[in-house]
Amino acid sequence: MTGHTKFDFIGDIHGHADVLKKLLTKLGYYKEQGIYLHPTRQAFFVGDFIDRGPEVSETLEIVKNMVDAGFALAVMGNHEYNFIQLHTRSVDDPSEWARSHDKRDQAKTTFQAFDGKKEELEMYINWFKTLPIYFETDYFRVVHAQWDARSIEKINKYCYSDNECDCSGLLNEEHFGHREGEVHDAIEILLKGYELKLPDGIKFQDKYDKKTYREEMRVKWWLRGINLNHQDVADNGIDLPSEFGNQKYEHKAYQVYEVGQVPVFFGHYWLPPDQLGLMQKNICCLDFSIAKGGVLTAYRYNGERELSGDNFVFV
Ligand SMILES: [Mn+2]
Repeated sequence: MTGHTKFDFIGDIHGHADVLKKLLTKLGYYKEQGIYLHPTRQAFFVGDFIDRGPEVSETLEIVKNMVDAGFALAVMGNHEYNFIQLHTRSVDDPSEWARSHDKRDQAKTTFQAFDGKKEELEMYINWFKTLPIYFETDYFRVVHAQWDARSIEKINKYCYSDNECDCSGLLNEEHFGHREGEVHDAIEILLKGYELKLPDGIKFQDKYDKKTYREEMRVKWWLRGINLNHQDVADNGIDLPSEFGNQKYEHKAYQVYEVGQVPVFFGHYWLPPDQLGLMQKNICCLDFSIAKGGVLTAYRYNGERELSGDNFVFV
């Protein structure tokens, strides 16, 4: 597999199997013995297969079948990670779950999809655990939310390593049970993206869950430069009070993704459909909010060091 570069990176699906099938067809994949394949290319899913959408079970079937047959690769999304944690005991307090069951609501459509199908559900949870947290070759990198070299270094201490393949970032089973600590913090950055704590009294409504108010904001980690302020890096069009917004933003929590590094592909950031996913010539976001009336997006990659806006395919 090393050296092979013909990949179609596919963004967050969130249970929209019908759209996924249309996208795969548009990309030239076809079904053989029930599994989508392409004669010369592989798909690469950037995570978040479950939750929100209506066809979670069919989405998982398509994706897992492709991965099992070698026609696709995949990394873990925060929704798969959260789902594993909803079913894992906390390491610190075994009377609790690693993710509080108060937060089950986010996974509503996934629970519905597997209502009365306990064995199938367990099979998928075990499969989620085999998905790498990040993936890299000499040509490209993939992570669900944010590529941060320091966080990757941290989780490497807790990963299985297998020098036989390009794939890294497979977490040891025991590390799914953490609610805090080094592994947990690193996973938060890689799968959910760094979030900046807002000053006391400033909060905003969650984009998806209108009942939730957030006191931390996602940042545009793909921006570079020393003259950025908080408003510049505020993701999701959040309007910050000017006093805080105009303050200089200090890059401390993560490493900036530099010019000249290999292209990195990710999802997670709910871009509006009219925005181009090329954040930089080597940084490509593939999440265009399919779960909120947007589009499902792929990037057709052929090994180029500088990515091109012409290579996006939408459905
Ligand atoms: Mn996500």
